[in-house]
Amino acid sequence: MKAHSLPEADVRKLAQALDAARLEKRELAPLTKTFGPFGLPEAYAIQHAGLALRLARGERVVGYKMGLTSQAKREQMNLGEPIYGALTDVMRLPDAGDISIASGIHPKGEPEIAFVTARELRGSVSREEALAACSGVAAAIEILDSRFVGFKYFSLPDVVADFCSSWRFVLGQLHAPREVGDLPMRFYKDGKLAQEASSKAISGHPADSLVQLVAMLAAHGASLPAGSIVLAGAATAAEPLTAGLELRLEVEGLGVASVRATA
Ligand code: OOG
Ligand code: MG
Repeated sequence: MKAHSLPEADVRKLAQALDAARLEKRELAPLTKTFGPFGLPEAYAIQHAGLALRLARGERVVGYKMGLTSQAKREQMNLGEPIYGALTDVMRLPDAGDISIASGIHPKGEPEIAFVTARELRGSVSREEALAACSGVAAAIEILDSRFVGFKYFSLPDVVADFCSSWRFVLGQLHAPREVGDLPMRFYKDGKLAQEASSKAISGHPADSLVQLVAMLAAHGASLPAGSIVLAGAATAAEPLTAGLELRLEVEGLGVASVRATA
C-alpha cells in the first residue's frame, strides 16, 4: 500500500471508531473535525484497516465500488473526484428483496451499472481491455449509508475512510457484456419516476469507471481479481429510503433491479 503519514495506531483507532459507529448504528462527527485533517493516502489506509476488521469477522471481499463518477453525485455531495471502496459478501442483497432502514443509520439508494470480471485486471488498461475481461453486466442499486452526522458536510478523506459510504447493494439479472455507453436509466420511487439519466453520466462511459478503478488499485499495489463485482458509480443523485418505499431501476437493454425498504 502507498506510504501515508499517520501512525498505525491512529489509523487503527479511526478505523475502529467508524466500525463501532456502523455496528452500533450511530452517527459520528467527521473524523477530520474531531481528529484533525488528514489526506487521501491516510484515508485509504483507514478504509483498509476497517476492511481488515471485517475480514477478521469472516466477511469476504467480492469486489469494489467506484464513487463520485458522475457530475450529479459530485454536486449532491459537493465533493470533487472519483473514489473507490471495497465491497464484501454481507453487503449484497438479493434482487427484489427487503432492506430494513433500522438496520442502518440514514440509508439512500442510487442507480448504478455493475460489471462482473472473468479475468484479472491490473495496471493501465483500455476501455476495450476492461470490457473484454468482463463476463457480465447488470442494472444495480447501491444503498449507501454514511456513518457521519446528517450524511453530509464531510470531506473526501472522511468519506474514503468510511468505506465511501458503502452499505448494501443489489444486482439485477446478469447479462452477457454488451454496449453500455449510452443506455437510458430510469429510477422509480413507488412506481413514480424520480431520477433519469443516460449511463454516459457515469464517467462518460461506465466501463471507464472500471478502467479508473484498476488504475487506482495499481497505485495501492493491488490488482482487480477475476470474479470481482464492480459498481461503476451512480448516474444521478441518491434518494433517501423511507419505510415502505420501493426503489426500482430500469436500464434500457439491461433489465431491472429493485429493493423495498422496511422499517
Ligand atoms: C459517496 C459515495 C458515492 C457514487 O456512486 O457516486 C457513490 C457518497 O455519496 O456518500 O457511491
Ligand atoms: Mg454509489
